[in-house]
Amino acid sequence: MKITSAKVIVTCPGRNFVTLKIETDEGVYGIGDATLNGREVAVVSYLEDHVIPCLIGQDPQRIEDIWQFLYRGAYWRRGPVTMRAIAAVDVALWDIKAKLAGMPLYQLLGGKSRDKVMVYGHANGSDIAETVDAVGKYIDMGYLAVRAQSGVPGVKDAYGVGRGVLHYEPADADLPSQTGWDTRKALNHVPKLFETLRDTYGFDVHLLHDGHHRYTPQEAANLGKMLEPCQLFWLEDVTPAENQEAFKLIRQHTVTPLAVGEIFNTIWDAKDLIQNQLIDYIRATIVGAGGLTHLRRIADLASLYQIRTGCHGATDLSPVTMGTALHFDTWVPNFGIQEYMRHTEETDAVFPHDYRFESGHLICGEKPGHGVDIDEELAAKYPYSRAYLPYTRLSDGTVWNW
Ligand code: GCO
Ligand code: MG
Repeated sequence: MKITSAKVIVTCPGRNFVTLKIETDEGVYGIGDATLNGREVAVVSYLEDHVIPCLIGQDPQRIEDIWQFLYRGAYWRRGPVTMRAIAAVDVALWDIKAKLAGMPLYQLLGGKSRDKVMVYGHANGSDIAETVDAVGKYIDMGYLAVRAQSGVPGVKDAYGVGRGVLHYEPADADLPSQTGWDTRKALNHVPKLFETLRDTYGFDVHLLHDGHHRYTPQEAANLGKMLEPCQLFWLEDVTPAENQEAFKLIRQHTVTPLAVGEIFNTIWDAKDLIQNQLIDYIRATIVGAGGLTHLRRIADLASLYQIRTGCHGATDLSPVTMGTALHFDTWVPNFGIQEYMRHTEETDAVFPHDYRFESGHLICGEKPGHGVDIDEELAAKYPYSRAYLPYTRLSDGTVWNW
């Protein structure tokens, strides 16, 4: 069997997505997501100029060998662009293999470990009252777990405060828009938000919060400690994770569960965090961390330390990633939770899929493959439109972690 052609489809149904389609001499094709929010075109070039020429003529069934070739053969290893390009190839090849086998992808991984996958949604508001109301809307929609982010008094455009209840898209401008941050104000505010949420909704609903890389390790430990009475499901990205050792300081001071990893792109980014049990959930994703082939390795290492998966699932990860992630989530023994920010109707129309939401869970489909396709004619109606993620500065003008 041979790969006869491959192409990159860029579409922008409200936000940019990059999709790789691999076709074979047996008429079976597979698709993979290669979207890197704010840097999409870099991955398009990496695929078109450096990867696709090497794929033509290869046996698409040799998923592992092609993964190793693309990783080791590049010489320049790791990084978000390289690993997203590898992920797109990997997922497209797993899609082909499952279609050839006539099975939904989770069967090839080892079958179901659960029938449905608990998800969490994003509730946000400009202040505590609005956020409490938004969390209530998610509970009414049947969610068992809700991430809560609210505006911080005195902070311009605080992270995570979107426009509307269901959809939040941070890539909002043709050039990076500037936002603000003030840690002291946030530390005074976030505990009040969660105290109010617990007073309003009790302790049955799982509550999550995203620190979005904003705190130093000491500040993160302080926040984790202040939030302990609110019993969060997790506190995410509470400090930048380049220095994995920083989490030792946080761990010493708080039992608030910690989640990290949405910006990780290989197992090496998480190795010390996992082996030293410095986190409770690993957030690495199918699209960000080299595809299914590599994410399985990360999940298996995590399972040795009773760390569970909590895959990132924001709107900048296409339905192709969501669909594939659901097959992974359905199989993976140490599953924790799946982030599920709903895509817009126009996005769902471009990417028809067979997964569905039911009572706080997602259920993956039974079609052979990962169950997601791309309507190329419709995709062509939404041309690429450059969009950057924001960046942030402190009140004294210092560039800070967005
Ligand atoms: C999350 C993420 C997102 C990111 C976005 C960047 O937890 O969902 O932090 O909000 O900011 O995915 O493209
Ligand atoms: Mg996050």
